[in-house]
Amino acid sequence: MKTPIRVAVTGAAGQIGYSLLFRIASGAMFGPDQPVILQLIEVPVEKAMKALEGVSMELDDCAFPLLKGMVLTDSANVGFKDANWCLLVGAKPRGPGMERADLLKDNGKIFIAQGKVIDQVAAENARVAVVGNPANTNCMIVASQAKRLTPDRFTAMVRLDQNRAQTQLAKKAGVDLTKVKDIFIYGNHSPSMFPAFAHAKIDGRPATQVITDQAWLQGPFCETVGKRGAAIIAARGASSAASAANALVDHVRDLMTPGAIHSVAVKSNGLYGFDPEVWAGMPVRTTGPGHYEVITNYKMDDFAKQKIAATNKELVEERAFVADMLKG
Ligand code: NAX
Repeated sequence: MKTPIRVAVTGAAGQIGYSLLFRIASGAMFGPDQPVILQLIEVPVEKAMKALEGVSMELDDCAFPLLKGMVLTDSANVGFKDANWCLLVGAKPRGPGMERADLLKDNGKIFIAQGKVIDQVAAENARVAVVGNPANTNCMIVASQAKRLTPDRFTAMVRLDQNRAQTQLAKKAGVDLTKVKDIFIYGNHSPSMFPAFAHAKIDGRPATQVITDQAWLQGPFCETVGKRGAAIIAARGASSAASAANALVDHVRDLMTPGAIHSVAVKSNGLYGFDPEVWAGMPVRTTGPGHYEVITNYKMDDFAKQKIAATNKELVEERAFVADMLKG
């Protein structure tokens, strides 16, 4: 029997948590022979902790053979202790009339505190994946607090956007979605993101040869992917949850699977023209469990360069909003 992986999850009693935890415990994230211990972190509010207790009761009731233990806590020190993976799902939602800058600052405080604790108490091989919005900038903030863990350990999720883009291309081309490959997301997890359709392949051919409607690719396709989150809210009356949880399963599983090629928001280090200090979506190849390299050989045409410049500008602005916090 393998040693259990300790998986810390913040926002564990939230919508995404409710779809996520059962998938992790079933083996979907780390494989069918990898036991897990779930370390579930919520805010110190009675309602949230009570809801978390209910979720843990349901997890018990699933009798998952791989689930070897659960920790329920409102303390980051307890929750992140010895964690091999820290999944940062919890975040403060944007309230009515709240400015983007306020949201960034409020979440900044949370992620600065969590970053400090993770660096101190998580496992030596700890990896961090950020889902809570604004995910890229929150990830940058958490990483800014690390003295022990290197920046490559911190990733933010753009996989939901990749999965959305893959399905949209398949529908337009009238093919099964497994025929669509190499569609990667560049930049911010926000409507400014860029799904780089020119590099995608459909049934082994360039997507632009299969879908010759360039206006659709540059317009409705990019917009549909970028604004899909808002469309789900309009239709469902609540934000994406099961699909976000599923994307996080894909994100982590592919980061643990050597050879996997997928979109991840990582410290850009200036690649693809991004500001070196921002976390931007880009294609990566997993080189070993938890290790990856950015795939750097994609050439960008003028349209792609303009889209990347726009999403980079937004990331730089977000960084400027929280710059004071990073210094501390
Ligand atoms: P919910 O509001 O249902 O749940 C969030 C949970 O986090 C709540 O239970 C809350 O008590 C908890 N929480 C807040 N601050 C916390 C803290 N400091 N420590 C521990 N727990 C904390 O939101 P949900 O729908 O689950 O979404 C969670 C986050 O994911 C949001 O920020 C959301 O915007 C973001 N999303 C990110 C996506 C992505 O692709 N990167 C897509 C889906 C989603 O919109």
